[in-house]
Amino acid sequence: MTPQVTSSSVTESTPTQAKSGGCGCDSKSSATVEMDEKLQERIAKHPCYSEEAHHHYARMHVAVAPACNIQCNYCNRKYDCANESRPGVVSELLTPEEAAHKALVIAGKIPQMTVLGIAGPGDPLANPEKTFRTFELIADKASDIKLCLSTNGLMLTEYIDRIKQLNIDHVTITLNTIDPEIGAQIYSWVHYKRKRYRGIEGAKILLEKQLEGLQALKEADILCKVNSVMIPGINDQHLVEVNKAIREHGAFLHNIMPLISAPEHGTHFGLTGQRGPTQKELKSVQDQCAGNMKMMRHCRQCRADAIGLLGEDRSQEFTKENFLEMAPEYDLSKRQEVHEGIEKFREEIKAAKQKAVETIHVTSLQNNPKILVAVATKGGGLVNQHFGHAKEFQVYEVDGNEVRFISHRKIDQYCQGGYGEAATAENIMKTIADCKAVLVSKIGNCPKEKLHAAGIQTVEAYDVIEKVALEFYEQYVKEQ
Ligand code: CLF
Ligand code: SF4
Repeated sequence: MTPQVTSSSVTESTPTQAKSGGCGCDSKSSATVEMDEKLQERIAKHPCYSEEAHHHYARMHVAVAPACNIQCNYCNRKYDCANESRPGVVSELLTPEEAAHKALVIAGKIPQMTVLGIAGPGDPLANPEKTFRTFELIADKASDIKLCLSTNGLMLTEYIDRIKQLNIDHVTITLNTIDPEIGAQIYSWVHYKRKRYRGIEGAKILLEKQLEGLQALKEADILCKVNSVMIPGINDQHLVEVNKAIREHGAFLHNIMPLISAPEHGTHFGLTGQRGPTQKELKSVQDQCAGNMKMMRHCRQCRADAIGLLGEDRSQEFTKENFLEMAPEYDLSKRQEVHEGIEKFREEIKAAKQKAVETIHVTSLQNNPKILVAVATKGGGLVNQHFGHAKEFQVYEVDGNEVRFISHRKIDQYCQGGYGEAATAENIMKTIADCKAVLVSKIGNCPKEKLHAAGIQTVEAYDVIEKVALEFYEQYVKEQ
């Protein structure tokens, strides 16, 4: 069923003037436009490669790759917590056959799942037989599922032909530095061709192989995203240089992610007290790189067995005990029908966004302040979630002409069944203290008053995010 866009409870604004879209299409050659369209098509249903797609389409990871050939100082694959979203965390390892069965079960139960990724818990290319066998089994039975691979890059050049042959169109390399001296502070050892290398020697091998791998992906016309973990005091000042190097080597997208580090994770960085970056530090580096290439800002640093839309994780519904009892329900025509519905809905959302941008009047088009708003959403590109049910807010920057997604912020759910709301409210307010408003489908009087007292306005609406955000902005500017 196609979801319906309903009207907002925010006062309708008067259509006044159309803003210039700043489209540079006219200056493009038809070849460039055609290439853009082809690229668009390749990423249109990939929730990580397309920010817009992540509102609508889901991914699943299968944990078939336990071993790793390097040791990153931020990784400990032994730690597992059902609530932890962090690369390398996994509850159960699967065989390729179990993984293929699981993929076919999920493809029926969650038809908006379009991408199957192998991202651990170790390195997929340190477990090549299990990884490629899994991809083969899935490609054979479910041709419409995109295959995706995330690797440290050490063995990429060795397996590039196999990757191409299997039609794996999206590969991620985690590349944190191009300087071996910095690398020696991030990697304890690198195991390459039956030998273990430490310090600068190990880092040098890894970094060379990563850039060669990136180049090989480009030559094979495989889309490559680079993930970089931002580690304050180690590589934070260096990431702009990394961004330049990966751009030159043909990366499609750059995802700078914050280091997750806590003593209880048992990682080297956790135990030595290495901190992760603040939201502000992260945004500042992302902004410095943004002029040069496309940046990913909606990453959720997924578990190696994550399932669902990026902001949700349904892996606990599909434990091994559960999914092995379920029959595969993969049905291509049913899936296509669902995808057609989603695409129709995306068109409606796009038209509603366009209309909002063209009609909402902002008093001054020059020097409008940039403000942040926090949005509660269950997906679909809509403000459609109760304040009390949200486990994260999506944060948008609004300047009257543009509504730009900049990050998500995890929070503890406000509704705790009558206990602990005061503590969660306080934490939520700290998390979104820099936002001028929170946009939600509903909110109770108690949290509303607390937010207002903290200078954060509340907007109740059920509508397209951009429209609600622009309407709020219009009112905000008038009141200044
Ligand atoms: Fe998985 Fe990674 Fe493929 Fe996406 S995740 S293998 S590209 S399908 Fe996505 Fe998760 Fe971030 Fe990775 S949100 S951690 S970027
Ligand atoms: Fe862990 Fe991945 Fe680093 Fe291996 S490459 S140590 S699995 S983070």
